[in-house]
Amino acid sequence: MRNFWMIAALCAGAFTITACSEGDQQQAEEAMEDAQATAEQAADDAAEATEEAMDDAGEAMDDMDDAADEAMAEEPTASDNQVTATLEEVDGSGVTGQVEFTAMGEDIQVYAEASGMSAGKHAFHVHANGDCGDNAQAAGPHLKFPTDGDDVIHGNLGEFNVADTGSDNELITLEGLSLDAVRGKAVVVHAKGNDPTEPPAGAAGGRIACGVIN
Ligand SMILES: [Cu+2]
Repeated sequence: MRNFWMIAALCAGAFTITACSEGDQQQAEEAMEDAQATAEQAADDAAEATEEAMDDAGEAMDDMDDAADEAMAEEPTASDNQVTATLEEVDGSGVTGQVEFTAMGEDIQVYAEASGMSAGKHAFHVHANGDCGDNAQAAGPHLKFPTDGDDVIHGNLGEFNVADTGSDNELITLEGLSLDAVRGKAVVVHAKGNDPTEPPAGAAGGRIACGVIN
């Protein structure tokens, strides 16, 4: 009898283990399926996100192209760091030339060239008004640079020192000046050199060439 119960117990145990293990297997399978489904969903989401990111990047590239096109459309002038004056003859003088003002740090470097001048010295200055009308009289008096004292020739750019060729060029540095000090004014070339004893105008005689600085 004792053996019978032992066998019965063993059988019951075996049955339970089998049943349980079948249940476990089913659960494990379900868990695997769930995990697989989750992984697939995650992969789909990732692919979608990547596609969206690619689209966004494409749009950003298009925007950059548009911006570049717009930048190209604007005149690529020398602009922010340079202004120039084209010198034209005054009253049939035959004197022409060009003056370039280039910002160099805290200073302005001035390169000036002119031709058609008589031999000797010809002072040139920045004058107060950007107007060469009325035989350059409209350019008005000399511009007083912020750095000019009362006892110097105002707006002075120096002198062309002309030999037989009638031409000369000069390179001058205006210390402590920005382009805003000269932009919209005029350069006037004179018949004579500066007289340093006659500040602030310099008594350089008539006006033989003029150009607006811009
Ligand atoms: Cu002058």
